[in-house]
Amino acid sequence: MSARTQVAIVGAGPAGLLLSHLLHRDGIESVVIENRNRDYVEQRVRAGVLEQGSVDLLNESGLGERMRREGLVHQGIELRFDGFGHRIDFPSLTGGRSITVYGQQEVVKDLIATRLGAGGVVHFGVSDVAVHDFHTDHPRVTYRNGSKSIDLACDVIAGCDGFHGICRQAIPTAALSVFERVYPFAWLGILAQAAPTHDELIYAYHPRGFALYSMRSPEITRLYLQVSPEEDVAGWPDERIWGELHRRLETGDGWKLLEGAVLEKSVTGMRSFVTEPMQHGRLFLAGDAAHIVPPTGAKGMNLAVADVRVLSRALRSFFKEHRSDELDAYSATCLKRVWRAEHFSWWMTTMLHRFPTDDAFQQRLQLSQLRYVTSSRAAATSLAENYVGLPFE
Ligand code: RFL
Ligand code: PHB
Repeated sequence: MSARTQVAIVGAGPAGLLLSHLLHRDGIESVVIENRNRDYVEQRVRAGVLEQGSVDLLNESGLGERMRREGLVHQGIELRFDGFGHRIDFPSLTGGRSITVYGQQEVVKDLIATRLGAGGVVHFGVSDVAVHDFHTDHPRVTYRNGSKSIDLACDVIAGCDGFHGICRQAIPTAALSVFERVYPFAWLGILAQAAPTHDELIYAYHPRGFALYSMRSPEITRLYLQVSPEEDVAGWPDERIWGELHRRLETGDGWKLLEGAVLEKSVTGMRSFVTEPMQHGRLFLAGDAAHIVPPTGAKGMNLAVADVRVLSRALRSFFKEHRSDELDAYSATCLKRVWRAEHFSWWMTTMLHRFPTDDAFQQRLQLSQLRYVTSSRAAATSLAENYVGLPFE
């Protein structure tokens, strides 16, 4: 069966769905193709932190109603090391900016409801997705939807299919440069039915390894532990996880972590990855399809939002004003922000984790850096302005 649209979007994560929404607001048609089912996409637990600029974009484009009600606005984070907590205050360091804690799957649910409510086309559960002819002006995407084989003609393909997707892999390897770091540890993450007992996120540097205290709502805590990359969740019964979290997060100030039923448990590897350029002919990569950051800087979902902001504007000028200069500059425009986030995420990761190869010298350097960041206004400002997100260009 043949079909046609202006922009074929592969992947219904935050990047693909938001792109489809922004294009719709500009009167540009798109079809979103997703190989998982709707339920899976809506339940997938991932990122939790939205930069101020991401929040502003969601609000300005009419997606902020539930986020404004249920999102938790945070004015700072705490860095914990050497037995003490040190707060970084965002508004006073960044001219009033803050972050919002609102789960990625909530953003995705809001996006899906809004797209489908506006008559948008999102095909879930498709298979055999392939992209073709994107070096010409007549690209196509083929896929199977139930018993139907679809051949979707379009003007542009947006590859929003995440790190393991097919779009980046369809570009000839000789046309891409890849930059990569794989870290010698992973994060074991849990979602717990427990009321947060601290108002803000806690990033803890500890001799036993990094730990992160986060949350999703007044009833749900989100917690992470640095573990070895080969770790199997089967080796982490709940008691072991709680024991380790108590040790790494609690200091001598009497604060106690509240335990609760573990609702979800998973291990995520840590990597930095950038592909350049983020485009090839009429195929444009956005979000995790083009770059990955370790989660320590809370940047992944925010970069996906920033990419599609640039791409939607470039597509508006392409379709409405018949200009291709912004599309041609897409990769170069995005990569500036991408590399800033790559550096920040790498820096937070190396400052806060125990590396198996670290000696006492390296650990003294980490502690010195943590003391500096929490005692110098200049250093704290640098962390804060990156964490809340630098303004869009
Ligand atoms: P996604 O969300 O991976 O979506 C890609 C979609 O494409 C689909 N797909 C395909 N569809 C059709 N055909 C194919 N062949 C396909 N192959 C794949 C997939 O099913 C999926 O639905 O990428 P996107 O949209 O670029 O969004 C990126 C974010 O998901 C990611 O960067 C963040 O989750 C990263 N991240 C965090 N980011 C933040 O900004 N703040 C955080 O606090 C934060 N914490 C995290 C994180 C990621 C984590 N994990 C699990 C990787 C914490 C963790 C633990
Ligand atoms: C989360 O709440 O999932 C979260 C928060 C901050 C991070 C990473 C993940 O840096």
